[in-house]
Amino acid sequence: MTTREFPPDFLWGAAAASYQIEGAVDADGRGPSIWDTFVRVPGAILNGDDADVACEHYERMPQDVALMERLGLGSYRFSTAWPRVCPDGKRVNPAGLDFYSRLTDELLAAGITPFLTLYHWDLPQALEDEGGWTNRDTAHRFLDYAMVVHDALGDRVDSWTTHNEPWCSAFMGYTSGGHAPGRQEGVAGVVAAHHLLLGHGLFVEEFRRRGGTPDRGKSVGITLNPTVADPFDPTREADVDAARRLDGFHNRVFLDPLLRGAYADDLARDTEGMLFDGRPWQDVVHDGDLALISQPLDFLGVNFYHGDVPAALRYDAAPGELLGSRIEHSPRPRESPYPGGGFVFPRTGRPTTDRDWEIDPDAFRRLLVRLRDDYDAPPIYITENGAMADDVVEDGAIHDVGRQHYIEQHLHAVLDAIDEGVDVRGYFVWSLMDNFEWSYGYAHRFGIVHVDYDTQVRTPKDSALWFAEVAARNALQ
Ligand code: IFM
Repeated sequence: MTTREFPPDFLWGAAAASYQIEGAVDADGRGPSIWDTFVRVPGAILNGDDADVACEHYERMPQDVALMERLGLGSYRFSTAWPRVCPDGKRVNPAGLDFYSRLTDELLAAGITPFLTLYHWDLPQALEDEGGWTNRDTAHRFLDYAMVVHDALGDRVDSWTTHNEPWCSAFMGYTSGGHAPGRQEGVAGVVAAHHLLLGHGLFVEEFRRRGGTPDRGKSVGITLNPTVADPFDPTREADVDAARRLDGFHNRVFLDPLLRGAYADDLARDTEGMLFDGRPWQDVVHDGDLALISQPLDFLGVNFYHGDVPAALRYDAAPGELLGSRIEHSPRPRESPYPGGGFVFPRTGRPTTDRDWEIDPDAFRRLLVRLRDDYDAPPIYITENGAMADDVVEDGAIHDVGRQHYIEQHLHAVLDAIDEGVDVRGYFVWSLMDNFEWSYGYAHRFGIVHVDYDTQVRTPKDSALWFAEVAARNALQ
């Protein structure tokens, strides 16, 4: 294969998130988050794992930054923890904020660009007690918290992301109940999605008001995890409709308000008659909300792991024939994360990662092209991409060939999209190090750096060494 170069100034980084690596859940005045509560629900997390200790990143941060520097990372995508900064969701905790200030300084001293996400799912429990993301007020509390972080770090951090994968916060949190806070309340997921978007819009407005513009080196965006939605059987009308609904409840529910200033008509039809708090859910959309939500973005973050191939539920199917591969591994029974449900994700025969996620790099290319063609998307950063694997330590080394191959295939897909004219500016591998993988606890390893959870020793895997070379070369070969 010939050498394929990435554009000059392409940003190479690794990503992680507060709750997944920090541990120290009681340190320095941190308050409880919805995940601290959820991990204690019997059966919610595989193996009964929790993130009380996780990777001890809170204590080991300077060494972790030194490791990033040794790997030659240009950027580190991290999230700030709302319950550290505002333990009850409102009151400011300077000690918690200070951690992120020290992290930022450490990164800058190491020549690593901080790429900050304000919300990666750890809502303060006190706000969930007041309704969480189904309560409009949470969007305003998000703005307050976000501005506290902005006021403290805005002099040193240039790249600001409001939310990470609001689909998960909304639909897994409030519709399927597979994620914290574990509510299974149908259309509440759409309500939560709207309030997450509102919080995003409120921050963008204030960010601009305070001079946050690209000509001053400041940028703001949001990270989504859009999927492709290919009907399992494109000749079967019901599967085509399942794909349309999946696209609606997974992609367009965010992309349309953000990039077109409106919710799609078919989403309204699919949720017709669905009540939230005894009223049509659409009542939560107030005049002016969509204008706030659709303010221009400086970048769109895209997280991608696998495509989706839905099939409508078939009552004539043989038992097991249409089993959804990912749903099987759920540690506890879940509702569908798509209000109204009615479809599954059959296996298609594609290769999978060690934990069953189907590998489809060309779906990634198609997705990136679609974001440009259908939405005229702003510049894109791949804010997460990577593979879970059952890594084995052999004589102190981890030969994670599968992960390296996965990343390489997806980097080719990024280059293919760039060749087709899509403006992709950077790539963050998920994840910097093995960490707490939500409902799967520590059973899923995603890191390019291995973490021994008994000793907390970090060991770069082969994929990390290879990734460092690719980043240094700014090319695949
Ligand atoms: O670990 C998660 C991350 O927090 C959000 N995106 C997907 C990753 C892998 O499941």
